[in-house]
Amino acid sequence: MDEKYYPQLVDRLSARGIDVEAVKTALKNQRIETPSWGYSNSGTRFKTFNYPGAASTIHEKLQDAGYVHRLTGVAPSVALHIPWDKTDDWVALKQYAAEQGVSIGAINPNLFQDDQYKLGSITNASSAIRENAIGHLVECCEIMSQTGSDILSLWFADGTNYAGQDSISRRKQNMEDALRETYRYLPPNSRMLIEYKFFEPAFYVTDLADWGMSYATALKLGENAQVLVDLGHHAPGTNIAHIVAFLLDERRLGGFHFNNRRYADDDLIVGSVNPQELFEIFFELVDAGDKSADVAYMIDQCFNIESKIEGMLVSVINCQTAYARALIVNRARLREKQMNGDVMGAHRELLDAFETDVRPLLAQIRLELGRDPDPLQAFRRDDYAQKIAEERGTAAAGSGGYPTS
Ligand code: PSV
Ligand code: MN
Repeated sequence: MDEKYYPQLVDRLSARGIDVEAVKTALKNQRIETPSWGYSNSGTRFKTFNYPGAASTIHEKLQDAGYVHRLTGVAPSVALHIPWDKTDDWVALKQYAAEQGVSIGAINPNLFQDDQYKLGSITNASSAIRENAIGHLVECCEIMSQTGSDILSLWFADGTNYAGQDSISRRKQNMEDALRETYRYLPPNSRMLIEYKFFEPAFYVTDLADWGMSYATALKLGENAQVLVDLGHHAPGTNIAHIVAFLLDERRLGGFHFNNRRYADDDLIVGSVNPQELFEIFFELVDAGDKSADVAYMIDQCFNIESKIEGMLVSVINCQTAYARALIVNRARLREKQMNGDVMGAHRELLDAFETDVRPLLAQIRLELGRDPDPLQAFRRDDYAQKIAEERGTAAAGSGGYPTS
């Protein structure tokens, strides 16, 4: 239905001085990476619900990711979590992914589910445990080489719960030493992205608590170390667009983990809680021009009560919507108003774009990409959900919030 209103929208945008063809090209080239773990059963610490047809093997996760890409046309890569997605033959897995129409994206080491890491992984007081953790990071660099991945995506659950529990500065130095060692193993032309989180699972100190700590660490390592911004990892009220603009200007914004938070690290669908925040972030990305060229756009979400594929489709669509709105800001006029100190005039320029219904534009680019104009309706019409439910059944999920496979 949306495509019907496309000519009217083109007229409105053209009258506002927007080059609609350039906007369409940018939208067609948008890329959003989906996470393997978003296709499998997940939950909270209270309960993991088993969803009919939810993927439990990496092959099933890649099938689902391939399907999401077939419907959207903009999600051609999949992030893996190791060891959840571990296999004996990475070359065969890469080939299998290609057969599903996707490639292997970021490799995420897991240093938070092993008993030995109770008091930390690469920051642990024990050098033997630190070495085991570094061994896993190096193993992940090798997996990158075999799968063609160019991103090592790092998040550490390391931290302390009580004042005095451990030396904060010694932990910081251990972290730097371990990352310096890991950096040497990065495959050529690849990057290490360093994620931060201000709380959870540690509550007194998280060893990398905010973007400043990730940034300072990245600066020490080299230009292939950059910061990863997970939208769910900030204190309430934090202006994430500001962080994004600052890191972009420093050329140290490596990528995103998209999701939305209301109370904590809720992992809700990106754009479902605060679409204006997502728009402001995309505006900074567009405004940064070349400086945002290498930014990796990755979803980091688990769908606990909704259909995993629908959740993923809505997430991708919300990212498209925010990007489309950011692209239709008249930046020349905005700059003029900024230079004239026209506070409300400049603000209105942004709001005009944010308040525009871009659905006809997105429907049109999907048609031009040979896709259905409405991926969600296409999914609901299709028998894919029924097929995977029949073929895969309902896989038993483990307890706890994270996938067990
Ligand atoms: C931690 O909360 C995190 O954001 C990290 O990126 C992990 O890899 C991911 O969630 C696991 O779902
Ligand atoms: Mn994350």
